[in-house]
Amino acid sequence: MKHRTLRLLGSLLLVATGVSVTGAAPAPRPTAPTPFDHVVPAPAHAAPGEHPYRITRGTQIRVDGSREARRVGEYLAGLLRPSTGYRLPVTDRGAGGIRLRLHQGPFGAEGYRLDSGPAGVTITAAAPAGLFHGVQTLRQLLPAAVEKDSVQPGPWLVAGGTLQDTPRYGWRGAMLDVSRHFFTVEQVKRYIDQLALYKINKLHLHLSDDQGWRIAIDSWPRLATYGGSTQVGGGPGGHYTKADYREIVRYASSRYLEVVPEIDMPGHTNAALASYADLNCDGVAPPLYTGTAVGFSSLCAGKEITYDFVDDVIRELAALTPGRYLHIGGDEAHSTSHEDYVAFMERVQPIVARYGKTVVGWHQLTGATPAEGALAQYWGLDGTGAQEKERVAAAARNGTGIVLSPADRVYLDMKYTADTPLGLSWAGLVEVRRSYDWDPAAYLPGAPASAIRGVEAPLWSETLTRSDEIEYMAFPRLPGVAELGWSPASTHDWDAYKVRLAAQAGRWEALGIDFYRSPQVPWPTA
Ligand code: TNX
Repeated sequence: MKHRTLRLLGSLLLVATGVSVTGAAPAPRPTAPTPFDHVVPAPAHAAPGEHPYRITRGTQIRVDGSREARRVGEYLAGLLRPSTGYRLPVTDRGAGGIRLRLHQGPFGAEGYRLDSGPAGVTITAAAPAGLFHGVQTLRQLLPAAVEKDSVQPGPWLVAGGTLQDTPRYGWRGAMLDVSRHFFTVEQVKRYIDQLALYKINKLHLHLSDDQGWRIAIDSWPRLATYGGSTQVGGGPGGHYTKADYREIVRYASSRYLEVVPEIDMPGHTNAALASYADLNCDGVAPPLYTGTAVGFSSLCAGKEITYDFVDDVIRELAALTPGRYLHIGGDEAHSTSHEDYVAFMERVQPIVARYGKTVVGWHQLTGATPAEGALAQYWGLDGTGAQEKERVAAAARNGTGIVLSPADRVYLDMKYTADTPLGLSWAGLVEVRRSYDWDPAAYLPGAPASAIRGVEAPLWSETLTRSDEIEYMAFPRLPGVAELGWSPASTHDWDAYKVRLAAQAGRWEALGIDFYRSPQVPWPTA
């Protein structure tokens, strides 16, 4: 009942504020604060109060003594200063204002509480990630114009009340394929910022494939210099130096995302095979590849040098990666016999463990024996055969964790409609409702709910070269996947969600994020 009133109030306020997304006429300034039920992902509990807080010229951002809280405070100040034009000093003194407080409580590793009223806004969390996610909520409670990089008129009201919020799943991922087309560090950072706004906490980087090897490995230098020298369509490609990669990891961690690097093996390895003839069973290096076929390449499972290679690559990559996970691919190994595939995975998984990391693999890994503690990333379709689904479910019953990336739901490279100018359609057309409207807990028959670790939205880049193209495919589907990962199942409701989603449009415009104006979503009009 409360929820419905809140929702109705939200819609009325949206109409009243007359948010313009056409850019035609200047919108009237919002006079009422953004209601709690416009936040994406939907918060777990929302109790609206009577009176808002107003950010003014005199507002301070108050942090406790910890370095992490200060860091989140500086991040918040960096978001708010350009558009408000206020100084917003970050300080550990005074009273009122915006307070970020680390304090033991029932928040978990990523949750927070946000209390807002005329005297101030307080975000409380047990860990810095919770403060950061609370800041993303605060950001969404402010008018879209707060995202602009020039001074805007305000007023800067934050609705009054209390939100208590913890995520449903610990794995809320996004994958970017930097192999089929290479993306620069700056482009990856831009995507990271967009992911952070929706509380995504894993950035899975698909660093190698047939068309390009994108990470410098000192012991096998030709992987990057030669194997990374082209891409789909034959462009110049590129690769990350170790310093580049460290910078991505650092930036991601400043937004509380953990980088999960992937080296796809034993298939999807033409770039490596082209760089070192010895890695091929016949000792002959194939040419570099710039097409988009899959399933034609394989490391040589029977050669000892293959495992020296894998050991070196994993050792160097693990040393660069502070996160817990290392993704070893394992999909579409159509040129590897089943026997070789199983033997390869038997040898490679312990190497990952030896360098202190946990194995993640595409769900074909369940066709071998997943290592203890491994995660399998499921990328089948609604229509995938019962036998294949059961194999994954059986692994889940055996302790393998599952990350759900059903291709006909959350593959961000699938076209929305037949007319979408970018993307592929092998898994079908995926409109916004389809990508949102499913339940991760119920998705895989026979898999225990406790095995489902979360969701991830992969973005394959066969057809994508620019940031605006990444954005057009990710928005507006990505926020829906983020909500599936974060929000309690009880909040799941397409009719409410689509209104919440529509309310994000002004923010995307202010941020310069290109997006698909799906006819399924009631976008605001001038
Ligand atoms: C399947 S999904 C692939 C990728 C392609 C993608 C295109 C998966 C694990 N493999 O190699 O890029 O489809 O949508």
